[in-house]
Amino acid sequence: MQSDTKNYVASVYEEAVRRSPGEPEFHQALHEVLDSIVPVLAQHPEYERAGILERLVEPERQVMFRVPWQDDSGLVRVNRGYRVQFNSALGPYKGGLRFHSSVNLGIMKFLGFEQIFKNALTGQGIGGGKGGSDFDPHGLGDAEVMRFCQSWMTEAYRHLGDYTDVPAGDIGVGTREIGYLFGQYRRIANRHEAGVLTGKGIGWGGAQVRTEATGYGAVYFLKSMLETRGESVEGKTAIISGSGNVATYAIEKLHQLGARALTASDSTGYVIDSEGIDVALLKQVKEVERLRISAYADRRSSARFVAQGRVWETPGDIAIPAATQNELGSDDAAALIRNGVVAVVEGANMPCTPDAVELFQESSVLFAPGKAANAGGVATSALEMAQNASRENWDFESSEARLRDIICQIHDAAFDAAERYGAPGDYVVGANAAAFVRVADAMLAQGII
Ligand code: NDP
Ligand code: 2IT
Repeated sequence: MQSDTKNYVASVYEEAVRRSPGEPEFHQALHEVLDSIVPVLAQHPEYERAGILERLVEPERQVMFRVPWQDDSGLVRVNRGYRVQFNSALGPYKGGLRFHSSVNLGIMKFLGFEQIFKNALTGQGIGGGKGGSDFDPHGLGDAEVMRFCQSWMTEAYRHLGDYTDVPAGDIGVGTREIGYLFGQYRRIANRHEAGVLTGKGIGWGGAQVRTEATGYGAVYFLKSMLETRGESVEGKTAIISGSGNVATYAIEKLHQLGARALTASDSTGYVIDSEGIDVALLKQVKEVERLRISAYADRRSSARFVAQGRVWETPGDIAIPAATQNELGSDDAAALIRNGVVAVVEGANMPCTPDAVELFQESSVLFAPGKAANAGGVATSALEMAQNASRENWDFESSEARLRDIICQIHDAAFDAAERYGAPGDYVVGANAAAFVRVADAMLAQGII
């Protein structure tokens, strides 16, 4: 029975790859999920009869459009905009916008596909989507970023809405960009529809803790995982990549819980700080002044900058890759294992390559996949939508308590599902299986659409 199911799942994968050539990140995300759910499908023949998999791997809608804008010198520039509306069985499409030069349709589809399962794990009634552009905001001024955001939204607004599709931030998109996007949506739609975007500023519809949520949530997930082995975060050293939203607030929470984060990075290299990363300085350099990470080491005597090196060669108990996909490969995993890493938590989406994940699991390193560990961001986005709908503003403490509860529930759901489907301790199988059942049951109940 399992071998029939395996063949069926392999055929769905091959057909999806055939229809979407040249999208390696999408294929990678598909492969990981499909591989993990073989035991679920073996127990649920009704999913196969209803074509759940065939429908799930095909986005409900994919929008691609031209985004023309003028830079400060008057030159006209053209980027490509995207919104992939992957699955709305559980709620309105929900997921971030990425502005980065590497963005293409395959990357949007990998992120949108992952988002379906991540959002299902939150249990908050949100579907999966993702969007963005190959726009590169590095080195541009506020006015250029504003004109770009306005142009992106001038086309995208017709596809969005608080009950239709609700974007938020991701790489290259923070509160500044959400502000410009929201302003343009409000102007075109002639509606103050606060819930059409999340990650808004406090004071104009934003929620407490949304800024911190992804990084904080990743560390709460780490805490839950360590507790299954009778260990705690306190006293641990941590190696982090990235220096953006996720990395910064993961470091902040690690420090609050008594651990010490030793590194941060960006696409130019990384810094090691023997005293532990100074979060206030990191925010000043990266968030406020928008400088490169080397500026951090220039201002701190306990830190040094390593240009283009491999951050994962730094010894530490915990690793949190929080920059981008496939940033941690098998050589990096081997170095971490050699140096005695006990837990790896994906702050970014799919930062570890499949062979790196395999190495961690073979070596009994606790491994948390992004769709479970970084779900705190989107979960707090859903709390922002709830506050917008009810015209309430919750305080920081109660919002953080909700985030903590949601992450604990996700941890436990993944842990339990891993046991149920014969892979105890495997959070990849657990997260994928628990999420898939929720989405598949909703699709089954709602007919062939
Ligand atoms: P930010 O734009 O705030 O920060 C991204 C960081 O990663 C920067 O330090 C950036 O460096 C670095 N980076 C980006 N691309 C590359 C690359 N190709 N190579 C090396 N470094 C790179 O993004 P976020 O912190 O929001 O996002 C980080 C990751 O977390 C992404 O994978 C995102 O999808 C994921 N995520 C984000 C959530 C959120 O709420 N924001 C929620 C869940 C997941 P540089 O400045 O040099 O480009
Ligand atoms: O990858 C992600 O989960 C995000 N970028 C956050 C999505 C959201 O809608 O808050």
